Order: sequence, then C-alpha cells, then structure tokens
Amino acid sequence: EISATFETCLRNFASEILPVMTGLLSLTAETGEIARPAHLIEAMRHGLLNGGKRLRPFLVVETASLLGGNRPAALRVGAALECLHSYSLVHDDLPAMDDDDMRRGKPTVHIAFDEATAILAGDGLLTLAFDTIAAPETALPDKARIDLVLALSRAAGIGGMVGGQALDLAAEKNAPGEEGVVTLQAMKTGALLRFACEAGAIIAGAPAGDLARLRRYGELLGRAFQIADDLLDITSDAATLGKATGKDADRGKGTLVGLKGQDWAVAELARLVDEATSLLSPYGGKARILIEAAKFVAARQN
Ligand code: GRG
Repeated sequence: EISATFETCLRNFASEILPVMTGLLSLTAETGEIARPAHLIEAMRHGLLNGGKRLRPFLVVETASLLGGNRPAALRVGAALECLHSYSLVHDDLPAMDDDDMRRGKPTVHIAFDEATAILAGDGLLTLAFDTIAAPETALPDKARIDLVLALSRAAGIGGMVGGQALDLAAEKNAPGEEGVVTLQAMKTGALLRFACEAGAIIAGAPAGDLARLRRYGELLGRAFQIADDLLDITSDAATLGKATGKDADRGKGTLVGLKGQDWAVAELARLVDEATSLLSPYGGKARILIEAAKFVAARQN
C-alpha cells in the first residue's frame, strides 16, 4: 500500500515546484523578448499549472538529492521536464488524437481556448523545456546542460515519446504482440520517467555506475507506471459500465494487462517494486523515498 507520508511529500513537492514553473512563464529581462501574446501564455499556464501529480520533477529532484546534486538546478530541470510532459498531454487531448474534454479535473486546453491555441501552447511548452535547461540560470556546468538537452531530446523525440505515440496510433489498426506493446510503452511513457531519474545523476555529476543504476530504476518505474495505468483504465471502465464508448471498449486490447491478465499484472507490479528496491540497496536509507516512489507508482489510484 502507499504510505500517507509519501503522498504528503509529493503534495508538498508540488507546492515547491509550482513557483518555479510559474517563473518560467513570466517575462524576464534576460530573454530579450519584446512582447508575448497574452492569450497564448494563458493557454500555456492552463496546460502547465492546472494540477497534476508532478511525479517527473519529483523524481529529478529526489534522484539528484540522493547523489548530492544542486537542488535549485534540479528544480529548474524538473520544471522543464514538467513543461514537456504537459505539452504531451495538451497535444494528446486534441481532437486529432485522444479527443478528451477533461484533464487534471479541468477542461482541456482546446476546450478552454481553441484548437489552434492548444497546438501552439503545446509547441510553446515543448520549446520552453529546452530553453529552461540550456539557460544560464540553470546553474550547472555547460557539459551537464548539454548532456541534459541531449538526453531529453532523445527521451521525448522519435526514438522516445513521440515515436511511441506514433506506434500507439498505428497499433489501433494493427494490434501489436507482447514485445511490440513493451517497446511502444517503453517509448511512449517510459522514456520520460527514465529521463527524470537519469537527469538527477547528470545534475549531480555522478559516476557512470550511478547513472546506469538510476536509468535502470527509471525503466522499472516506467514499466510499473504503465501497468498501473492499464489497471486503472480497467477499473475506471468497470465503474462506468453501461455507458462505455467504443473508445473505452478498445482500451485494454493493446496493453500488457489485456494480453496477460490482471493476476499477472498484480504479480508483475510487486516484482518490479522488489527489483527497484534491491537496485537501490547500495544507497541504504538515503534511497528510502525513491523506494516509496516505486511503491506509489505501482499502487497509485489516479
Ligand atoms: C501527443 C506527442 C504526444 C505524445 C503523447 C504521454 C503521451 C504521449 C500521451 C499521454 C496519454 C496518456 C494518458 C498516457 C498514459 C500515461 C500518462 C502519461 C499519464 C499521465 O501522466 P500522469 O499520471 O499525469 O503523471 P499528471 O496529470 O499527474 O501529470
């Protein structure tokens, strides 16, 4: 089960990261900009600041902290990653993709504004992520900032999230087998979670061994996140049984839970948490919060 202390930690963290994200959307002298379209900024604020668990920035900051990284820098990199994650949600909700009206308990950006503005707000958030990491205010050595930009480009790009989304859309016509599902999920949702954990090691300037260990931890977390997400879809579909749409009925087909069953999924979640726990054992008590994070991801209810 999830510890109440961990949930409090995550909520407190969400309050800590909020002003950092808000700051990214306010005009500063350094950027040399003359003007910004106010309605576009409003739409970006709507997509970025309206709730969310802030799990990815939490992982950046906690993995950096485990390895002695600079906290203000980790907060900025975490905020950048949340900009990129929020962009993916804004675009995923568009009529051409998942066509959702609600996100994080509020109307989606294209409902609250309009479709063209939602596309641009997503583009703006994506670009802002890289601006934020590269900017000198992210007080890290040049090498670390370049490594972060490169790692995030790869996690978010054609070999990562965007490629995974394309495979997912293709899977609607041509159902993939187990291996195909694992690959597409590792790309679509796993890559950003893995980046979050490796970012902490890059920020801390950690040795290759720690980097590899945290990448692996991020991979395990990504798998657990996706299986938990598939289980949540099934339980939420069961809750709305009778008024299920065609889209709802399709869910589960292209997932590991759909292919291997709920009992397998529950056992696999426990196995992934165990593997994450032993992976982090060299760090002793310092890694406790990351072990709690793995348990939270496996057992989350939203
Ligand atoms: C449109 C380029 C593009 C990519 C979309 C990540 C993604 C790819 C789409 C999101 C669709 C979706 C609901 C995937 C399931 C996993 C997921 C990313 C859920 C949302 O993440 P949470 O639970 O959300 O961390 P919060 O709101 O807490 O940030």
